Amino acid sequence: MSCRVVVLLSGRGSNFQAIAAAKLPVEIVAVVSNRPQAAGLAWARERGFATVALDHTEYADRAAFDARLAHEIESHRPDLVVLAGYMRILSPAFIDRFEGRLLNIHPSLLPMFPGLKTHERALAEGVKVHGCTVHFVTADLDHGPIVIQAAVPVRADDTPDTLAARVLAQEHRIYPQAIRWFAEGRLEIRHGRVNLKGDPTSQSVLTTER
Ligand code: NHR
Ligand code: GAR
Repeated sequence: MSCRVVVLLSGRGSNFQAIAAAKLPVEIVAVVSNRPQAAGLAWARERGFATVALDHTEYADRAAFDARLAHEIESHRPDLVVLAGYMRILSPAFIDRFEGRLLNIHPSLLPMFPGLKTHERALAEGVKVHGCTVHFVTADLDHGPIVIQAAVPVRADDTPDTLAARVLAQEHRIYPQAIRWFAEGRLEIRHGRVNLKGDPTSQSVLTTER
């Protein structure tokens, strides 16, 4: 009985590609985008994944779009829903339906730099360490329980693009890892924190570029 995964994306889809390439014990049962022209959706379609395009601009408001989105996702009976560069804030009703089986990858070391333009903001603050975070999604934007993080150095000559590329390489490592742990039943949320079963010292949940 493998873990059924629905992927949500809005753009390029490189995280989805990394997940698809990782040979995880999961079945990607659908790839859904709020942007019909997303490159990630075309890539998925070409490779034979079931794809769904729901254009959010055609809905009256966020609640109406999210209700349709939730209905579509439920029809694929997922065990896990994965946000992979999904760029729309999800309404509380949506979160209620999927909480505990909804993961996101965010391009910063949360709780630093929630929201958008994280690499620009990291450079503007002069931080020397930056990175990415996989977390369970809650109604509190970018503040859900943290599963795994990866850190990278910030270099003096970095631009938002060079820094983003260094972080992205780590995203492609830690997102498949987090999904593997979920599929293996190793993630347990207690008091708003993630416990990785079988790793009492949390050795594997902070990783650094080497
Ligand atoms: N929804 C909830 N309820 N909670 C979270 O933690 C979520 C979420 C939806 C998406 C991803 C997140 C990120 O990793 C995510 C986490 C989009 C925005 C945003 O402001 C913010 C955070 C994230 C994703 N989106 C604009 C909006 O009005 C639209 C921006 C655009 O279309 O370019 O939805 O950073
Ligand atoms: C990734 O860096 C991801 O962390 C980020 O967008 C990029 C998507 O790339 N996500 C967010 O900023 C969520 N708001 P991809 O489409 O190539 O996976």
